[in-house]
Amino acid sequence: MRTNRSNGNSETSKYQDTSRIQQVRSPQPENKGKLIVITAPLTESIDHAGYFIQMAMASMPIWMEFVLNSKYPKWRDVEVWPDGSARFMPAGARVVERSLLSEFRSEDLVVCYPENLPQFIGSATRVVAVSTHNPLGVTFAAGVYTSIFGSSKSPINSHYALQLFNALKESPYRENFKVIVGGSGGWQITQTDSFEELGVDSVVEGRSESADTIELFRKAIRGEPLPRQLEARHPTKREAILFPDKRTTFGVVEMTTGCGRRCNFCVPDLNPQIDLPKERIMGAVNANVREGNRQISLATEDLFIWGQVQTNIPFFFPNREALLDLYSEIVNTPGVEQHVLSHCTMAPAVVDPLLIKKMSDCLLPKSPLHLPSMSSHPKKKYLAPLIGLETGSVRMAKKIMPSKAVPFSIDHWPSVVLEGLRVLNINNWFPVVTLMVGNPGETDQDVKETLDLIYEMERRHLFAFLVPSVFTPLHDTRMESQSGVTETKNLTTLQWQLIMKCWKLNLRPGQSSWWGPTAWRLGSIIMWLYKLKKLNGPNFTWPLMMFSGVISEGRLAQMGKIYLGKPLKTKSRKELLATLRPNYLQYLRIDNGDLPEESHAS
Ligand code: B12
Ligand code: SF4
Repeated sequence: MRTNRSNGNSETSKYQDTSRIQQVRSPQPENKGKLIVITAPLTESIDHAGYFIQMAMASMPIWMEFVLNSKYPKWRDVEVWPDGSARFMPAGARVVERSLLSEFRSEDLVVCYPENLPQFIGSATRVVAVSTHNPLGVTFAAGVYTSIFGSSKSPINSHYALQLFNALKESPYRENFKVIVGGSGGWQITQTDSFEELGVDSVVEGRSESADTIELFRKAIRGEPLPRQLEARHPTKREAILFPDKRTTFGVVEMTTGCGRRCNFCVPDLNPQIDLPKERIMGAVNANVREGNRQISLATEDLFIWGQVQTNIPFFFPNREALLDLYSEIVNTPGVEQHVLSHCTMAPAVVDPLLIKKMSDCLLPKSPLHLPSMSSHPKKKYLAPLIGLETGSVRMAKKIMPSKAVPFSIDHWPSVVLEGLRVLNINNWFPVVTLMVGNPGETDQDVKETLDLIYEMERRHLFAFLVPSVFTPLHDTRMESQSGVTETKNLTTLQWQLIMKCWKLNLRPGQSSWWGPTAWRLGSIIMWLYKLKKLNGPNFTWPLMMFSGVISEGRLAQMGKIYLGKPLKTKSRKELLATLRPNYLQYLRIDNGDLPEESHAS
């Protein structure tokens, strides 16, 4: 094993990295290369410093790269096998490899980092397959933070994705091969019609397992023209989903596809709801461990549906035993030292609080995350799944996500959020919670209701990392043709207040030091004077003052500059259970208590 090393110096390594990838233009003449080369942007492949670093790279503009360079000087050091192929790659690229291996010989295929492309692109290369999550940064959250700080065009991740596409464009062998792009961010290329600019021949939207995708590769190898866009069918049966038998970035292994709650803005929910078999999940976990990975994360939209898909119990009543069995086998696999949760929903925490407690007992020892000021775990560990809150306005929730709270009615959404978060927090789950600002048709009243919910969380000392983003209509979703706020300059004062209040609350755990609050106050005022005032317009000013804390929120409210959320009276768990449809009561677990009188719970 060797490493593609950077020298750790932020400025020089940035340029070194650019020149290293440009070596694609000067390949070794004796190298014929591989028939099919699979790659992904460096910033999407790195297996370093946890999920946070990739999320930051999706949201921070390229001019702020120095911040990550100084905090993680070795982030570019990816490991390669002696033959130059990648030791770890995003799960999507690995499944593409697995799919192609069912049709092509292994000696004709390679999976490598952009930096190693010169070794593998040669006269025999016919396809370069690029897997990408977010190449242009035009998705939720990614767009908003870069535009708050300056350019909305170049988040760090898209800078590196563009660097990869440029290097392919300038390859001396470019005439011989086709560039096929796939992955969850492929639609960004189609939607912005960036084929020419990026030098992309075809974008596949959908799964690599599909026969249509394999046929596209055959066509490319025969040198036939390719369709600009291919909609590849998603398998409808669990058996048809392939699992990587090699190491994946962050040890990502698929757990489910689809979701079932049918939110109108959601892409993954358009896929069939499938939970994947335990033996195959474990096979991929073991493959990761065998290849030196110490971390595992199960990719899902809602972990709580696993084990309850196509049973005679509705999927929103979690299968406690199945989940505990799966997770305990994963964290007890020798070699697995770290495990992180991906996505889930809030309602299951209200439905089965004991499941949350038991999952904490099982998962906390292997969590790499620490939150000393909040966690009651002896080692101050916590769990941080990603959960969509999106809005606190019941009117808006009914419009965009009417089934988000099932089995509860969406009318009780604020109660479900507060009660779910209470259960999560007492069990040391401090989730990353997303909110959408500027939804189509959003009124001041909707924003006020979301602020009411956020202030109520603060009043009840509940904690989540709140990540607001500006509504982005995602391709193919039921809201694809709708538009919300398109530029940060157009956000209202209330919308800005919501964004800045979320970030103010996020900083609470870091504010226990004497210097923390002062540094933030000064930093935000300086940034405002330097750049943000002009960029984000006048509506940004008072919310930023609130964020910085230079004037108290009470005083700002008296001055009429901000809205102080009003106290909410919400339902307790017992009261929420009492609102359930009678035929649901049979699925409640008696050991959680709070059951309505007439329930026949198990
Ligand atoms: C794990 C995960 C992450 C991880 C790890 C990502 C990684 N690099 O490995 C982390 C937390 C870092 C992450 C970050 C982000 N993520 Co993410 N992530 C996921 C998640 C849960 C699983 C992805 C996965 O590995 N799936 C399993 C693999 C096998 O599926 P796949 O990648 O789709 O690959 C299949 C096909 O797409 C296709 N395919 C893939 N590549 C190629 C290439 C070719 C050539 C072909 C033909 C086919 C093909 O075949 C594969 C197998 O069939 C998905 C949700 C989901 N269930 O997909 C969200 C998801 C992909 N992420 C999403 C988002 C928004 C982000 C962020 C922008 C969030 C943020 N604001 O910070 C960042 C962007 C990161 C970046 N670098 O820019 C969105 C994508 C929205 C979009 N692009 O339109 C999703 C769908 C979540 C959601 N519900 O909104 N993510
Ligand atoms: S709960 Fe999440 S994953 Fe499920 S449909 Fe809604 S947004 Fe999509």
